[in-house]
Amino acid sequence: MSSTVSLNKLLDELSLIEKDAEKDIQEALNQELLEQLRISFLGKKGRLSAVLGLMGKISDQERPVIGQKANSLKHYLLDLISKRQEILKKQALNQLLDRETIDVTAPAIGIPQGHRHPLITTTEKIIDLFTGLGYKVVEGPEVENDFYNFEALNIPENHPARDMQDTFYLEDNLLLRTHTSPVQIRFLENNPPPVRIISPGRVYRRDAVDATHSPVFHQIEVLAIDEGLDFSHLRGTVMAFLQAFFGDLPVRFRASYFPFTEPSAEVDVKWQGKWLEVMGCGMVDPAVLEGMGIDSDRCTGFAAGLGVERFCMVRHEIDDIRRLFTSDLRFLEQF
Ligand code: 2NL
Repeated sequence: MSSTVSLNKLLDELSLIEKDAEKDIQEALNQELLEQLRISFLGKKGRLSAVLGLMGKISDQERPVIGQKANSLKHYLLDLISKRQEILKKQALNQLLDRETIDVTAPAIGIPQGHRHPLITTTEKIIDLFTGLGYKVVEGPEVENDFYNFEALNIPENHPARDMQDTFYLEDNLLLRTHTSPVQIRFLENNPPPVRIISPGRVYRRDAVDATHSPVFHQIEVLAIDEGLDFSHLRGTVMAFLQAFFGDLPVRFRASYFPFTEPSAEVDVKWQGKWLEVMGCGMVDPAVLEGMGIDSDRCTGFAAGLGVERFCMVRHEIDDIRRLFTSDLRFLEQF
């Protein structure tokens, strides 16, 4: 085999490899690029292996010179690579730490929370005030019959409230209650006086929808029956309640008429310069008491009824009752 490769040419190639590798390794920007450099200089098909592959083509005396040089170059480059690797590792770690820094002062993302509807909170507030006065809460069916909704309350056959125009009638003499009084009538069937109850609930009337009317709304009725109750007790209870709810506003009682109370009154509060009607009330008509088997010579009663929507709208300065029923979150989130 003839020696076609000269020693100097291989030595030149080794120092070229050294120079190129030093420069490339120093400039390697990350660990992947550094690994590529290791493969291209020191790998099986790399530049150093190419030199070693030519060792067979030089003389026996020259071969150890190249062998030693190549070997020490290999260790030198491995050392350079591992030093560069340490630097790149530290850089990568520092970049990661920078990226993953947690800003403990950043605002929390926040979990959206639901809350009670303003009609519910208003109802609860009213209930709290009356339970504080010793009243019990009673509830009953929304589907009623003629007797509990009208007859027992002394509402005559020809009264406009009984009209198809005013009441939602169902089949079989049933109807949607137009007030929560039937709940109190049912309670009186099973509970003799003394009675102090309030009945909150949904009621239905065939009203056209506008800013102040809805065919379904919420009522709270108050009923007290005992020996010796008179109008002063009614007035004192209503005043105490209105003062607790609205604060010190002017209140006036206006004579009025309901089939189930005598005398009857409507109650106004003065709010932002205007008299607003907020509830109706009266002494329970003796005919209603007698109808329930209560001796009206021994016991008297007073009653009152109010619309929760009206109280809610005054309290929160809401201009349109429909806002309370349309579930617009932009509206509801204010409360
Ligand atoms: C109103 C007026 C009122 C009553 C409701 C009542 C109940 C029984 C007996 C007698 Cl069991 N009366 N309730 C009395 C007067 C007025 O409501 O304007 N409601 C929104």
